[in-house]
Amino acid sequence: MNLSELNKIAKAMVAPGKGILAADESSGTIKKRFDAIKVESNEDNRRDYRELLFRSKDAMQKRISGVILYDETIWQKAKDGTPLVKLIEQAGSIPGIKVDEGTKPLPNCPGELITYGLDGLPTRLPKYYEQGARFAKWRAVIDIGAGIPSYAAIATNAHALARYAALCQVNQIVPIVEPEVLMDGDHDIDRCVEVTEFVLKETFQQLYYQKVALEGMVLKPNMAVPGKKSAKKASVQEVAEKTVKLLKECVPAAVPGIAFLSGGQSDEEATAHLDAMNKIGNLPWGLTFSYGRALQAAPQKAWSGKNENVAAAQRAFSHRAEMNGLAALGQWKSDLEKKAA
Ligand code: 5MM
Repeated sequence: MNLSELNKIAKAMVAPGKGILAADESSGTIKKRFDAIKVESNEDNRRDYRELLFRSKDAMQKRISGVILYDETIWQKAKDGTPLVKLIEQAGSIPGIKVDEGTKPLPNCPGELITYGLDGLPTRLPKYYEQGARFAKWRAVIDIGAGIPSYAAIATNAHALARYAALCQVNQIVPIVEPEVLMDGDHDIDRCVEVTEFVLKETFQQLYYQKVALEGMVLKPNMAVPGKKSAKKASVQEVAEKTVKLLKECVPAAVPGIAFLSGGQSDEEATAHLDAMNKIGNLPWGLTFSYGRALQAAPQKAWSGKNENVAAAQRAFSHRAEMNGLAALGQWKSDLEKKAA
């Protein structure tokens, strides 16, 4: 393993003012997104949509440090025959790949999930490297509800995350470690903090046991937010302060960067929270975005599967990328959203 090369890539992924585009929706998820805009989810439409994102020069060159791809996309070619991976590289961005194979019920833990995909990973990783991937992503899902999460679910998922991360590094690929605590429940922000703290501490313990080099990874956590069904809302400042405090307690300074998931927050909330955290400042790691929905909801709606809407979709994507890039610097202002509207 060449750790200084892994460290260089991890730092580039969280370079100031830049963040990651999570475009790794699995077939089921992209179908849901396309259903919402009344577009058939077939190979050509998925290619056309992702091609328009990767050809958004403004966003890609200035604000997108890397793109997480789904297996289908990493092998696909643009309409003119250029591999999609090349489009990303030509924009100066880094191609990455989702390597988990989704979740299944965890035995004896009702309502809880374990992420699959370790079998065969040692043979898949070198092929992805050869295809251009310099980082990978694995997402573990932890739900909050009555009597959950269990220790078994947290420990099993943390163990799998660490096994994946170790395998990535020996294959010269930077692992994004994503333990997502869902915001689906009716819990308040303090319960989210409590569970996320447990999950992060267990994850870093497993990373330590399995000798993962922290300098060569990126963490992709949820923010500390109340559940969507919670009666108690939290202000932007409260989310920022509680998230930063939590992360400082759990994430060693050797980790080059933290790139948040958006998790179902609105576009503007995800931006405002990231901005408020960076405004707090004095952080030991880079703090940026690795958003899926909060970067793509607007361009998907603008595109709606029509060729004549490609430019509008690219503008919508570039706008969200610019807003989040500014938030990663702590330089975003809500006026900038209004101006664009
Ligand atoms: C883009 O969504 C990713 C793929 O999800 P599935 O495997 O469920 O299809 C997802 O892993 C994503 O990278 C993260 O959850 C962050 O996305 P959001 O939308 O929460 O920012």
